[in-house]
Parts: sequence; structure tokens; C-alpha cells
Amino acid sequence: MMLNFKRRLIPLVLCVLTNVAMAQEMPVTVYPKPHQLLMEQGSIPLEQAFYVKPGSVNPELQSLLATVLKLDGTKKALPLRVIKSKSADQRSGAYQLFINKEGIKIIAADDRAAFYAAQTLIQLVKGKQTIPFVKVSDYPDVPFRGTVEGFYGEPWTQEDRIEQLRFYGKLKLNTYIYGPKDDPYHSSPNWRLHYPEKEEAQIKLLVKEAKKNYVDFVWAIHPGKDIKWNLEDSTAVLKKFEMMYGLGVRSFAVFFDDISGVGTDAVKQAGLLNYIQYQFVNKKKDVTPLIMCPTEYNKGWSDPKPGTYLDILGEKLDPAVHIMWTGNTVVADITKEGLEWVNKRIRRPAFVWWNFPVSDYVRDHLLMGPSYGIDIDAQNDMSGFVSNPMDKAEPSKTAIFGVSLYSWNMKSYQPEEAWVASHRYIMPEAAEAFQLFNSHNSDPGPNGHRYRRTESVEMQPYTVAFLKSLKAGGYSVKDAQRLKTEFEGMIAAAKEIPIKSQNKRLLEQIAPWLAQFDLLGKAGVAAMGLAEAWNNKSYAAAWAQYLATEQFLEQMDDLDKRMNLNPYQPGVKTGSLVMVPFVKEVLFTIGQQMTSGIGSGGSGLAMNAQDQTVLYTNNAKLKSQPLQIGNQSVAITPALETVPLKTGDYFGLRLHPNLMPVALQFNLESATLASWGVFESSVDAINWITLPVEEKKGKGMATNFNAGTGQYIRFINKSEKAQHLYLKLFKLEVKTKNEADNGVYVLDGNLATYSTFSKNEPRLVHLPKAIQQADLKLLLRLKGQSATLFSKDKQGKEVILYQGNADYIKIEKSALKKVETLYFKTDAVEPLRIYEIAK
Ligand code: 14T
Repeated sequence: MMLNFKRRLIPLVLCVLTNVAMAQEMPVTVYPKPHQLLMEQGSIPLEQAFYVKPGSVNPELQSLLATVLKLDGTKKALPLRVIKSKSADQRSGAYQLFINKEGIKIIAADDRAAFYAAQTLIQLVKGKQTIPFVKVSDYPDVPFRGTVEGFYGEPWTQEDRIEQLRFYGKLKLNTYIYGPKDDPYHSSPNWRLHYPEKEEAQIKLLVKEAKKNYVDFVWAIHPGKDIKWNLEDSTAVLKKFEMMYGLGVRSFAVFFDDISGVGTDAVKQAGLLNYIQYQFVNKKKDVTPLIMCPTEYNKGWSDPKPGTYLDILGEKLDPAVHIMWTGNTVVADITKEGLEWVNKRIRRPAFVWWNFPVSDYVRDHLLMGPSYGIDIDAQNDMSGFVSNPMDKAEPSKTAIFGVSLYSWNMKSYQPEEAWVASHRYIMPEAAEAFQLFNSHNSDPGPNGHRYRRTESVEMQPYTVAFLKSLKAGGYSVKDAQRLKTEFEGMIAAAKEIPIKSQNKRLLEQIAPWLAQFDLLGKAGVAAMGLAEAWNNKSYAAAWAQYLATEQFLEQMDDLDKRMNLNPYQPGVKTGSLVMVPFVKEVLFTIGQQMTSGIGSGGSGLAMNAQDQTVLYTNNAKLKSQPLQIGNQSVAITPALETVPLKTGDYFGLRLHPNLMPVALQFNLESATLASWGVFESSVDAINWITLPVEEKKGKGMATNFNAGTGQYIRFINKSEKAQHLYLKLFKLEVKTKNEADNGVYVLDGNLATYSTFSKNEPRLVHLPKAIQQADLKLLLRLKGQSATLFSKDKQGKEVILYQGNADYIKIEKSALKKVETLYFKTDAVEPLRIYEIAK
């Protein structure tokens, strides 16, 4: 028994080294961390030959050991002995390893255990000249540890799987459950059929590789979508298992997740599993315990009433069959309480299916952060722990490494520490760069499972402090320095990883994110440059950095629209929780200061208040909701909470007089919207006309704006009762009424909007009274091309004010006497931008 074994162990002592030469040696790192590892004084030189009694060690193990040891010794050499011991812990994988002046002795519960002892030994000598004297007593906390390839999307490739199996062997993970949702022979329609020859051959190979690494290759079937509860289909399952058995498979699972209809019946499911248990598992003798994934596989989805689904499984299902469980929700932390809740019902310790780092619900993100949120007190509450990984096999290793450490030695598990170690283990050639990349690629972003992860943990406080001082008109040198270093590190990491890493597949799988990461680094460096220049009152330099930051952000947007174009969550997001919002906030904050006069000595916005596009509402809760104004659209920033609307309450937009509505997109998430509210437009906010809309459940479009009518667009509660809705989307596409006069964009104090001019399209801007006869600064983007800025005299003759390619131009008021209109022309074909004209 387990306990016997543990009691005999020497208490854990860390390297007790008195000898100086030894103390300077690299610390011993064995992953997963052994339960007991006692370093003793002394070592054996690597050149030492060992004697292995012929026939006493199986050939595979012998050749594995021979990769680090000299095993060609004669009887006089030091002995290497492998002893299978019944007295040792009977848990598969439990071993003891003794290295001392008498030689090497391995005591192993089974072949897997001897293999694990060898893995420990290999790690002990890695990078060393000697074999240290040690006493190791070790065993797994959780009997079944590994992964379940259970995600939706493109299954792993054969090469991916082979590499995973090798990785698992080294990390003492013993379970790989094969159940990719998109394999038609695993699920409907083809679960009854045998695999085509090519796939059969591949599975055979996988099984072989799994055996080599002492990993149980568990083949799962997913028959629930169309199963009929009759003898024919029970036989079909059995026949399929026989076929898989023929390919070498010795471990099996049946999945009933994500189905509806008759397949979900607990009594029938238990009946089928018991049938397989009696007719197949019990007869074969060499098949490992069955695993089943229930339909109600998480607390949120299970009927809490006593005597229902989970209780039925608990009662009826043969106790030898494992039952999988994802936690309190589909994607969830794993807690002791949560497991105790389900274990009581299923009458056995749950086999945990941890939905991390799976990303099939957030395919534009990578989940590269630490494996945390898994309870280290839950050891006795689970029979297995498998991670459902990303469709990207290599990047998933970071999380899987954590799963290995957790499930082997739970009490000692520290997520951060494991995560840091994983980078050295997975990418030793560029560990720090890989860690930097991963630190900013961990949160999945907002998602249907409401599962979030920390991201950019180290940087987050700096971003907060820096923005706080920036908004107060200050500049925090210390925070700026640290942030700048981080952004520079991102650029360096994006360069270093592809150069140094030997792992082609990993590089291929993270490539789009790495490219995005490089751009984020560049945007960040530019943003910090912007802040510094702005703080130094170097306005031209600040504007150049503003443009650079904006351009890198645009490139990121562009990449996001071009790559990873899956139909679910297309795109490529990096740093989306902290670093991207930070860069955008710096840009926005300084942009506002640039145009509102803070620090610039100016005197406020160029445009008259009544000419601005504003939120139009009488609802207190919405009053201060910010707008998102761009060149082609104006949107009300979505509100997270419900919005109560009293009778007559409205919200909408009042547009700049030179803008007109083109189309309105809305999502107000109210099933009854049409029965109580209407969309309206008006010229004067007195007379309103109802807008025809296409709407379903509060979601829809209005496109019929009769040519330019209405500066006002709103939604109003016309019913007698108070109503409520969610403001998820209220976005109005706009265009300028008078294309020639783009003052609307140039004088709005908003750097997110701009006007353009080109060879074919010169531009004029009427200056409002407020900024006539004043020194002006112009914020342009000429991309190095030459432009001419002029006014006209009484005779209509051009008076040149500026000619050249500077993006930041100052015109003295002496040159602007009586000037009411500015003209822009260029020979450039591509549109050049005028962002702002201000005092
Ligand atoms: F079987 C289960 F334990 C399980 O988690 N099933 C799927 C799994 O294959 C998938 O990778 C995972 C993460 O998206 O979630 C489960 O699939 C779902 C979950 C949903 F909430 C499918 C549809 C859902 F609405």
C-alpha cells in the first residue's frame, strides 16, 4: 500500500553540501519535483562503467540508461541494479533510486516506475560531469495524469502527437486520451466504422510510441449524437473497440459530452458502459479501467435534484469505471469543494477534465500563462487529472508542464515557479524571451465561458501608475523607464525566439502572435517616446511619435484582419488585457492633451461646442457614457450593466452639422424591443420621424435615412412602462455632407478623426472665428511627401503659407491676417492626412 511506502521515507532535505566545489554545482532540478530527494555528499564520475547483470534489466530501459551511463562494465565495475519490488508502493510509477559508492539501485513498482527512475537519473546528470549521490523516493499523487485531446477544431497532427508522447514520458505523465471532436471516426457519423488504412497505420504507430513512453493511449468514442439504445449499437461500440484493440489500443473511453436527445439517458449510458466492462474489459485482462465523460460534465449543467443524472451514474455505473468532470462550469478552476460535491453523487473520485489551455472558444488568443486555479488540497478527491490543450500542440507544453508538476506532487506545486521552470525546460535556447512572450499572452479575452486569466502581471502596476501621473499632467520617469524596457524586450524577444529556438513546429504555431508581439513592442516604444517628448515639450518630436504609435497600432489591426481567419474568432490578439489597452490609453490621453491645450500653451478646442458630435440622452445612467468617434462612424461605448429606461427615456447621437447618417447597427439585447421602443431621427430635436429598422431580439440595422435628414438619431421608450435593455452596440456609420469642407474632422479636437487630401482631391478648411488671427499649429501625416498649404488673397491669388513635408507645422498669426480658409494640395497620389488645426 501507498502509506507503507511513504512512512519508510527519509524526510525531505535539500542539497546538504559542505564541500565547496560541490556547492558551486548547478542546483539539481528534477521535474516533476520528486516527493523525497536527498542529496548526499559525493558523486560518481560519468566515465565510471557500470555492470548490469545480463537479463536483469529490460532492453529498452537498458538502452535508455545507456544514453547517459557507461553500461559496458565487467563484474568488477559498480553494479546497476533494477529491482521490481512488491514491497514498494504498488502505485504504477512509484520508484526509489539510490546512488552511492556501492553503485546505482532502482526499486520499482512496475516497468513504468523503472522508466521513471531512469528519467530522474537522466535529469540528475544533465549538464554535469558526475552522477551525484542521492536517495530518491518518489511516486505520483494522482494515478492518471496527462491530456485529453478533446477540443473542437483542427486535430493535432501525427508528428505533434508523437512529440507530445515523448514529452509526457519525460515528465512522468501517463495518460493521453484521444478524442478530437473533429475526427469523424471518433464521433458521428463514422464512429461505427473502422478507420481507413492510412489512419489505422498512424494509430498503430502512436500506440507504439505511447508504450515506449509508458503513456496509456486511451482511445475515446463519441457515439451519443446518433446512438440507438439497442443491441445492434452496443455491439457496434464493442466491435469498434475490438478493431482498436487490434491496432494495439489497451485503454478506452466513451464520451457523452455536448449531445442532446436520447443519447443523454443516464440509465442507458451506464448500461452501455457496464456492457463494455463485462463483455470486453473483464474478458481482455490487459485493458486499463474504462473512462466515461458524462453529458452533465460540470456542476452548472447538472440537474441538482437528488436521484437525477449524476446520482443514476453513481448508482448504476460499475465502480471500476472513471467519470470525467470539468468543475463548477465548463471552463473552470478545480476546487476541493467542487470535487467533493460531485464525488458524493457519482460515488467515486472524479477524473478531472481540466479545460485549460484549450482555446477553441477564443481562437484568436494563445493561453500561455501559468497553470493556476487547481487546488493543491484535492489530491484524494480525484482519480485522474488531464488537461484539454490548445489545438496548437507545441505551445500547449507550457501549461502541460504545470499539469505534470501538479498531478505528480500536488502539495509542492507552485504555479508561478512551475511556469518559470517550464520556459527553461521547453525553450532553453531562449528561455527568458519565451517567458516574456508568454507573460503577455495568457488571458483569453472576454468569452462566453467567462473564464479569464491574469496577464502582464509584472507590468500591470507600472501601467496603472504611469497613466495616473500622465492624466494628472505629469510624467513618472521610473515607471516610464521600466515600461520602455519591457516594450524593447518584446521587440528583442520577437527577434530572438525564431533565431535561437530549434523547435520549428512551435515557431510555426506561434508565428502570427510573434509578429503581432513585435508590432506591439514597437507601438509601445513609440508610445513611451511620445510621452517623453511631450513631457519635454518637444512638440514636433511628440507628434512624430504619435504618428509612429498610431501606425504600429494600425499594422496590428491589419494583421488581426489578415491572419488566422477561422470562422469562429478570427484574428491574432496579443497583450490584449494590459499592454495593448495601455498603449492606446497613452495615445489617447496625450492626444487629448495635444488638442486641448494642456502643456501646449494653446487655449482649447478649435471647434464650437454646438458643432460637436455628442451623446444625446435624458437617461441619468447613460449620460456620461463616452463616444467612440472615428472617420466613418460614431458609436456609444457599450455599457456592461443593464440600462433602465423610463417611459420617454431616450438615448442616441447628435451629429456635427457636416455629418450625415448612413446606417445604424444596434444590439440592445431585448427580446421584446419592438413592442415598446422605436428608433427616430430629427432635424431639430422637436419633430421626430420613426426610422424603419430590421430587428430581431433587439439586434438589427437601420439603413433607410432619407438623404441627410436629421442631425439627431435616437432610440426611445414609447411604452407606458419602464423597460430595460443592454447597450451592447449602438454604432452609426456616417459621412460628410460636404466632401470639400472637412473641417468636421480637422477642428473637432479629436485625433482619432482626420481629413485627407491628395493629387486628385485638394482640400479646404474654413477656420472658425475662434482660431482666426492666431498662431496655428497643424498636425499632419504627409509620409515624407511634399504638400502645399496656402490661403487666397482678395483677387483669388494663392498665397503660400507652407511648402514641404513636415508633419508638424506652425504658422505665425502675422501670416494669417484676414485668412478665413486654408487650402491644401499635393502631388501625392495616396491620401495625406490632416488630423487637427489648433491654436
Ligand atoms: F467533455 C467535456 F468535458 C468538454 O469540456 N467538452 C467540450 C470540449 O470538447 C471543448 O474543448 C471545451 C472547451 O470549449 O468545452 C466543451 O465543449 C463545449 C462547451 C460549451 F459550453 C461545447 C459547447 C458549449 F456550449
